[in-house]
Amino acid sequence: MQPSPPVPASDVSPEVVLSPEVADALTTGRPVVALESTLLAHGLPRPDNRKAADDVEGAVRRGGAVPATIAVLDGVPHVGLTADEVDRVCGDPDLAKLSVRDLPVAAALGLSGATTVSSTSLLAARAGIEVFATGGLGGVHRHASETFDESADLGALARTPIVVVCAGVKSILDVPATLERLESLSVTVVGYGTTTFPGFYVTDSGSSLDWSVADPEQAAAVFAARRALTPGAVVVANPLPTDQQLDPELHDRVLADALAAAEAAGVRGKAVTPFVLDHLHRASGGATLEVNVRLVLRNAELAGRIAAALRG
Ligand code: PSU
Ligand code: MN
Repeated sequence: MQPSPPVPASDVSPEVVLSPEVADALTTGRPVVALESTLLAHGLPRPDNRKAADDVEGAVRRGGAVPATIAVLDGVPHVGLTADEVDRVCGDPDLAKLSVRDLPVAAALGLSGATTVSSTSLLAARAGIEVFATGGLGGVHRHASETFDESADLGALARTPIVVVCAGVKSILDVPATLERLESLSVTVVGYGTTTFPGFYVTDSGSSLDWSVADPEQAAAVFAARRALTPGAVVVANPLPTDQQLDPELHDRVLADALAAAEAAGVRGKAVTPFVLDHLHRASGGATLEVNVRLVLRNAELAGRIAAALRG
């Protein structure tokens, strides 16, 4: 029997589509910041997510860089989206959530989906983008010693050369365990202006860091040094100022509720994060949503400044 001919690479791995503005910025060496779409499609409720998408891009521009929101549309990774494409990402309740392992399936079957920290980092780095802004990283879930639920974000960051600006990891996680895993995986982590590791909605997660950088130039210098040494990410953890955080008491209360609800509903796997975030947004009367958007905007602007420093 004749073996079937190999499938041409272009059939299973279509070209990445760059928006004209992103393509131009990358060829002319201007700073670009990648943005993820899972946060829009699955982390923020419709229709608020649509305005947040524009605001986050605006924050990157304020920081001095060109925004590149990333998603997979009909099997093709898009780096930089048109307004219609952002409408699609924010409006489709059935959009898939794609981490790195899902990208080949989406490509081969022509599927659409939002990209997580792991897949956004990979696609961004391959396109030549050096900086990525998000809200909170995925990581080690509570009770992971029984469920083995650890986000693919961590392994991807160990392999992918990119600066990721975030407000720590999602507070629904086991934060100390996530920091331990980041250490095992040799992911560089620095606080921005602090050695207190942020707790996403709250300023202080209760864990601390060994290192901090004082300004975008130092963050850029750490990344340049890392890139010269070995591939992998530099996480810049950017806390909310205390006067902008979610009331820590409210945080602890609604979080305990949300985790109990997820447990009771038997939610597992990649559905956990969207379920818990949605529960938090409703249980807090929208307070977590407001804080979530605020911290993403701050990260986007700082990422723009770091991207500009890397090009300066
Ligand atoms: N943090 C948020 N909102 C989100 C996410 C993180 O505040 O929606 C998303 C990111 O895309 C992250 C993903 O990569 O959740 C991690 O999901 P999981 O735990 O299933 O790996
Ligand atoms: Mn998971």
